[in-house]
Amino acid sequence: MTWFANVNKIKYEGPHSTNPLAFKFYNPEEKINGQTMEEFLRFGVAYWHTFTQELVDPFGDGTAIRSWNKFDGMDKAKARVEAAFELFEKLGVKYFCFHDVDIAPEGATLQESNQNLDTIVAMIKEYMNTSDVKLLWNTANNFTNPRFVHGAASSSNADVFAYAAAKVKKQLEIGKELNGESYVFWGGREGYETLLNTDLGLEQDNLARFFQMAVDYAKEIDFGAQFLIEPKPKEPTTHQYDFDAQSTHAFLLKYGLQDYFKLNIEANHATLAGHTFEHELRYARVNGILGSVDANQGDPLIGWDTDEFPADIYATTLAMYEIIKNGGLGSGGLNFDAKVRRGSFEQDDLFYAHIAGMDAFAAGYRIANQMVEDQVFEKIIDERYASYKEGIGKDIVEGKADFKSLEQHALNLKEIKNTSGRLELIRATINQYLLTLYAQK
Ligand code: XLS
Ligand code: CA
Ligand code: CA
Repeated sequence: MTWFANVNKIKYEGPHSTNPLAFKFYNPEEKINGQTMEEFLRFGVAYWHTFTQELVDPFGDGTAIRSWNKFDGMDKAKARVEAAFELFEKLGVKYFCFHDVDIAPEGATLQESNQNLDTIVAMIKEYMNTSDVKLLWNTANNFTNPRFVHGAASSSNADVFAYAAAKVKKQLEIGKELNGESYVFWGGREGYETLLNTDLGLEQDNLARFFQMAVDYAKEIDFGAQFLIEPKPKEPTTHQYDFDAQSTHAFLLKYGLQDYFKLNIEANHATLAGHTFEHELRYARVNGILGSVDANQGDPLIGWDTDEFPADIYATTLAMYEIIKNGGLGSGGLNFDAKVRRGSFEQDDLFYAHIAGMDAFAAGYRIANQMVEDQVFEKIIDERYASYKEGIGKDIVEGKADFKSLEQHALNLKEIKNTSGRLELIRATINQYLLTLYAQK
């Protein structure tokens, strides 16, 4: 049975190809800095957007035409596994990510849900055994079902806390079974709508307790995946606790969890938080907690999480700069947490979308790599902070200065000479790199 009859294996045809079903910039085997693009970029497909999303919006029903929708229940779940592995293979994507509810329907009881999961996980495992596709990360969906109306680990109801724990426990076991390289916690409804009925202190303490229990259980079953928290400032709750990279980092430090978690940075969540994608990546990188990336983009004109396929090469270039400087993503990857637009409802659009995303990141990688080689930003930043390399600046950095020595220095200053930040020149330089991709030395 083939699910994507119109599509053959996608190949690299180079930047001048006019074949819509070919890569223009992503050449999986091409080596950059000793690693193939495939090894470095570690692309992943998000099961939920690609195989379960029906393309609904708040005002409209689903538009997606999907050949597996002729089935229901477990039959549909099985058809989706077949379709998924066909898509992975045809795209040449080596990783995928899922929530529990994406792969198997929830049953009437937790026992039944777990049985459904066991059946599908066994099937996925077989497909994984006969392909070179690996699990980038899995996670528990502790936000869609009405039981999670007040949150999961931060719910006001202890039974819900327990239910959420049981679901994560199961996912940790599945992660181990499928050799997951990372494991994600996105706090879907871990936050609050109003303080008028919320015990914020208890909720945050409980969230930390929950994370600690997850760490303990992973140790107990010897599941070595990298744990990742995925920050998002709002949506669905008004105030999400894992607001952004910096506040999540503070949370980890406060509760002594910093050695067990890194961050999964999503582009659209960064912009929702009022940051740029590269800000979140940079913060995580310089603090040693950049673990993985949800590769998508938002719509600057819309204030919510539109999860579009990434196509903005400016953004992917700056993102890839951070990832190169991070030495790659370790056990993380570039997961396309992205859905085709509601108007792009044909099944082949799933291929066009992934090709667009993979090419956007591959192009960004090529450009950013050239910029790192030429030390473009490094030179600018080195020069800009040169005053910390000698004299009083060196004393400050080396901890040899205090307010008295600084006052002495200030009193003796004849003038303070600042230099230009040269932002316009820098932007023009970036444009040169973007536009001369093929003309590089
Ligand atoms: C939702 C999140 C979610 C996580 C995984 O906004 O992006 O999909 O990535 O639960
Ligand atoms: Ca995400
Ligand atoms: Ca999102």
